[in-house]
Amino acid sequence: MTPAHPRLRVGILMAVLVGALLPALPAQAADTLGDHAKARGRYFGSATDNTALNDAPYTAILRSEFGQITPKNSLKWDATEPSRNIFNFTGGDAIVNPARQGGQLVRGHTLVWHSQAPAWVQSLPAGQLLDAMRNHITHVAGHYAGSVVAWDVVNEALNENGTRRNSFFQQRLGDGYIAEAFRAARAADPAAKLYLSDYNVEGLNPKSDGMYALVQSLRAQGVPIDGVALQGHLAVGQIPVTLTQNMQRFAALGLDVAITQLDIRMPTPRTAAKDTQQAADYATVVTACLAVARCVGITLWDYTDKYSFVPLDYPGQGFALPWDATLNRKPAYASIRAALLIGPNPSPSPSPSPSPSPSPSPSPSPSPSPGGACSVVATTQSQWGNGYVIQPVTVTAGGSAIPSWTVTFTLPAGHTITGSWNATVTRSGQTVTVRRTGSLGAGAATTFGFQGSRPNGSARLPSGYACTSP
Ligand code: 9MR
Repeated sequence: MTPAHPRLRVGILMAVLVGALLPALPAQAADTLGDHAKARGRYFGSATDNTALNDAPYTAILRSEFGQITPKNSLKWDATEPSRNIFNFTGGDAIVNPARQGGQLVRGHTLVWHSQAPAWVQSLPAGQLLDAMRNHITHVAGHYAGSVVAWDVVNEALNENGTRRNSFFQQRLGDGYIAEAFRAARAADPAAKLYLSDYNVEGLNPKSDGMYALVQSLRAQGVPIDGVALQGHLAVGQIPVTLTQNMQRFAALGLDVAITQLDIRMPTPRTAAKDTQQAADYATVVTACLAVARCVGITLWDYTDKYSFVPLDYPGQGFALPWDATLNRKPAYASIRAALLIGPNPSPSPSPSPSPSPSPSPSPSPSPSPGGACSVVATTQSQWGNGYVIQPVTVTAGGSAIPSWTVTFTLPAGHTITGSWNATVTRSGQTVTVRRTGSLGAGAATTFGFQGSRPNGSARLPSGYACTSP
């Protein structure tokens, strides 16, 4: 072995000395998405399937990077009870057991779903279906009691217009089947959080309105429901701007919220520009979750394009996940990581968050509006090469109460708003408008925040903040 250069030897000695001191210091969390989410009081997970478990490079990342696992198919009815009252937990156990042994949380997906239900269930007469559903839940949730933290008890029960899907459960059991399913799940596993799950319910729309009305009514009847699962099968450039607001309204009902099947697809072919937009979109979703105290975590619907369902279900689209098909990280990986590190802390904040910029750099721009009705001060919490977080933006009423306020500011060319919290943001050209109705007392203040992306190399930030009130 060649002897080390003298200066290098001093360096090695220093490293050894510092290393010798390290045991006295608190252990550092690993630099993984799972650990960064955990530091924010959330989990960051991935779904997986049995067919991928013998892919060693794949499972190495699955085990190291994520704090939570969801079996993609092996807990569904066709897998767990293929014949009446004959249960098979082989596939489920093969995913759940190693995850638990490795300290990963597990979400159960799903107990009651019209799809992937075996023919024998679908053809049961009404008089037998309720018992069969209860029996299924009792056995499956019972088997995994103590191993799963949450169940998607009922999946995809709604139409796009928010009414009940006319599934065979709905047809034969009527409206009451959802409540019955939740009651049976609570009895089988009292510790698991019980969720209603659906897709296209991420933003405010007729379907999420239907979900809201449904869970509100379930709560009013005393049905044991703990959360809503927003699946999050999303498209590049089309993240609903009302994602945070929607999660907040469910949280305000006393429910947990989780994003349980996240992927953000793009039309093929994959390009660098689409990757950049996708990275911003992933950051938007992570930021939205961090902005809502009851958003408990995010699960990717697998983490790599190698095992994504997207190309099969959406011909002409794909590349929806943060790792490519050769298990290399895409730009979305870094943006998720950055968002987990610097995203908003809703109040009350669960824990202090590490930040790449050592301390917020306030860039106040007070702007008393005509008549002094309200003023606004924006603080740059952090910024990095191609993005920034502006929070808090503090809006203060003047000497009299105001019924509503509007803040405008100017976005430099080439910038986009990738997420916002406590605010509904609209954009026209370079002018961004944030409006809030609801009275603000004399001298009282409220805050919002947003995250932006900018071209690499641009050091510019939004400017020209102004507040007006009618
Ligand atoms: O990812 C799952 C895929 O492997 C299955 O073939 C498919 C069959 O229905 O189900 C997929 O998962 C779905 C999930 O269970 C519910 N939400 C939509 C998911 C994608 O279709």
